[in-house]
Amino acid sequence: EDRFQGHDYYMLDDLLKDDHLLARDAVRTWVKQEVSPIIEEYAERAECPQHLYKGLAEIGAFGPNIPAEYGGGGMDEIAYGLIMQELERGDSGIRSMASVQGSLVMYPIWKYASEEQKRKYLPKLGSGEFIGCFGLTEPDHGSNPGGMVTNIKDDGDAYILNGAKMWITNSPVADIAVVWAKDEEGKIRGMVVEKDMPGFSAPEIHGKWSLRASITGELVFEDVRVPKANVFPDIKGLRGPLSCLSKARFGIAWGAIGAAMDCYDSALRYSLEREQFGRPIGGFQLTQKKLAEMITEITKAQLLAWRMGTLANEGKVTPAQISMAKRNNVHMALEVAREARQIHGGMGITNEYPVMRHMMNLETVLTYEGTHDIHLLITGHDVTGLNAFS
Ligand code: TGC
Ligand code: FAD
Repeated sequence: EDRFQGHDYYMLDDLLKDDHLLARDAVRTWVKQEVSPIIEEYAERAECPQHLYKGLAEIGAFGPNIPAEYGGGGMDEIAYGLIMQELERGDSGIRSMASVQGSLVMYPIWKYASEEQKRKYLPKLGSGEFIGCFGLTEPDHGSNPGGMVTNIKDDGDAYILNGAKMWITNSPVADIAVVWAKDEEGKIRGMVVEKDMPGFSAPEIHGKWSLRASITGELVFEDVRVPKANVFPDIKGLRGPLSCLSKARFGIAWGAIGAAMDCYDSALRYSLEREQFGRPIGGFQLTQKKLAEMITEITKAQLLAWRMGTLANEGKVTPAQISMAKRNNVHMALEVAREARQIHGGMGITNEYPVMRHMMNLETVLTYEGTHDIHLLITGHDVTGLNAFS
């Protein structure tokens, strides 16, 4: 059975260049060979398939839009988006592994670190020799990262870092962490913390019913001495971490389409095979309503993502436009997953089909990288000029 069919109702492929199609199809093939056969088992065991990090590096999933001389793929934003779409067609947790490494670890180092630090870390991150994580969220500061209490104090040639981060993708297996903390003036600074630095630990968070194949943990800093060379020299304030989030949210807006397509694909096939009352359930109007609305919403999301990608390539996309696409496309995918689950009847709750796993994953995707409601408020702020956050 070939689950990995593309769905392209509006012939979007005509808008893509050859290298986009090549990149997408290579990742599609890799996901089919390496992810699909194992993902249900890993998700069931709540285990991260760590052997996939190397493969993700080989297919160019780490920093596809970062220049090749710094360990990235040297491709454009649409290629990056399509790669995330194909990964999330496999599993949101696999896409997470790549989003964090590329957009939340390689991107800030490429954008904000010294040349020496770039040369030190980026090639190893691009090749998967090093795994990275991104520490912004704290136990008491999620939607409002500006309230963070993790802090650094000047101590000669180093800073002393104290505090804790929560819900950090990849943290228990990471070699380095990009960490955001307040300096003595209360300004948010970014830095690279290495796993062997004394006083640093990254315990795993257990008990997730979502993103079960992705590893999540805390970051705990007890008087960690971080050399000043590891601190990003010029970027201060929330703009630093938020600029990384814009890159990752862009990828998630594309990724969610992949999860939705996989659910739709499964539901469409099932509706043609499954018979009740002597005919395929796909012949009932209520099933057709579900399928028709799914493909309509997927198509709208594809057009939104494509236009966002074009604007990003032209350097014109705004953070608020990215928020709109992240919010719309993730919500769309979750609704598609719920409808697809119904079409599968009782079978829909099992791991014979990918639908329930996608649905559970998408509950996290709706919340991380800015919750559904935070992105709505970002749009509200953008169109009114009035800030409703606080
Ligand atoms: P506000 O006053 O609006 O902004 C502060 C400064 O930041 C600038 N800015 C941005 N810059 C670049 N990109 C963006 N998206 C930006 N958004 C804002 C802004 O211009 C300003 O710059 P400056 O120079 O004037 O200082 O800040 P605020 O405190 O009012 O907060 C705004 C709010 C609520 C939207 C923001 O805090 C927010 O987005 N909250 C959500 C937090 C969030 O998304 N956390 C995600 C954590 S990482 C994660 O979930 C990884 S999951 C990884 C995976 O597995 O895939
Ligand atoms: P809260 O901020 O407490 O929000 C709770 C509810 O209140 C939400 O519905 C929210 O929308 C609502 N709310 C909050 N403020 C307002 C407001 N002003 N107006 C209206 N409603 C509001 N973070 C990282 O830094 N790095 C990572 O790698 C990372 N990976 C993650 C992986 C997983 C599996 C998960 C679940 C989370 C991850 N996160 C990560 C954290 C994620 O970004 C946060 O969970 C998210 O930003 C929300 O924060 P919170 O959970 O503290 O919820």
